[in-house]
Amino acid sequence: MEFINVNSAIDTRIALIQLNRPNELNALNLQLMSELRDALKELDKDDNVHVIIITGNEKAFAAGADIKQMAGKTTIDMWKMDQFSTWEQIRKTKKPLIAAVSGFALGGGCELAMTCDLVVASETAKFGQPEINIGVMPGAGGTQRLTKAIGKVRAMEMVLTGKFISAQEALDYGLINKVVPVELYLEAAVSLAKKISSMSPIAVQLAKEAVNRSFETHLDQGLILERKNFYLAFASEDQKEGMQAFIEKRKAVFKGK
Ligand code: DAK
Repeated sequence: MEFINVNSAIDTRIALIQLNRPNELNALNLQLMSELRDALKELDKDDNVHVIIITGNEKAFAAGADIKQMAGKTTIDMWKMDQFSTWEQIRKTKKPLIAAVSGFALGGGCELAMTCDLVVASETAKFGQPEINIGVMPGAGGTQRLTKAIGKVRAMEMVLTGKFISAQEALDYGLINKVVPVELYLEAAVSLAKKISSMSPIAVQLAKEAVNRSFETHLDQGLILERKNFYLAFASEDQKEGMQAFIEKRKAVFKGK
């Protein structure tokens, strides 16, 4: 597929999607979001891909939804655009998503990073939900995921005042996995992706689904899904190989079968 607002490349089981509207700080307009959804859908089906990294550029991961595109819209225009279904499809990606963030991750940009499963950031990264400054509020999970990740009072302050937090604060609050010097953020994301891509992709995807379920449901239902996915892993050749390799004291070779 040909994309304009995102670039996509695959290298040894790791796909890299780069948001590509640098002059607008990667503001997430409708076209970019549809392309991102389509790229993810394609990569999710590709057996050669085990892990997907989403990144921007040094100055911005994404500075939010495109304010210029939204400014004149009515409620009915917004409803007809049905952006939620695009975000929903992105959220349903089965393969692990790693956000490699440098610079601004604001509004929808912060929400996109939080939709990913792991977040690696450069020291220059800034996270925020500044929608309140433009008379609205987060609309793609910001009030929910941020609160679950960093707690009510911190989330409330960010959402009600539009305050940005630094990469170090985001790390201290448990919003992200790692902070590295700016020249290393992509490398650090790739290294995390490599580690995960060496595992059984079946077990990885089952585990991702189960961890995410803990955000979406009560403990009882989460445990039921975890149990089913645990049993399901025993239907894979990778489970036999992984356990046999342990017994034989050698490194497992996973085939995704
Ligand atoms: N939208 C459109 N253009 C943007 C933009 C944005 N969010 N952010 C930056 N730009 C554009 C600027 O207008 C400028 O364009 P020109 O003037 O050069 O044409 C260019 O990018 C460079 O920006 P600045 O000149 O402002 O750069 P600075 O370094 O001075 O400032 C900044 C950087 C990030 C502090 C500033 O650009 C800024 O405050 N940007 C807006 C941040 C923001 O408020 N973000 C939240 C947007 S609302 C939904 C899903 C998601 C959402 C809503 C609904 N559904 C599923 C329904 C999300 C909503 C949002 O994210």
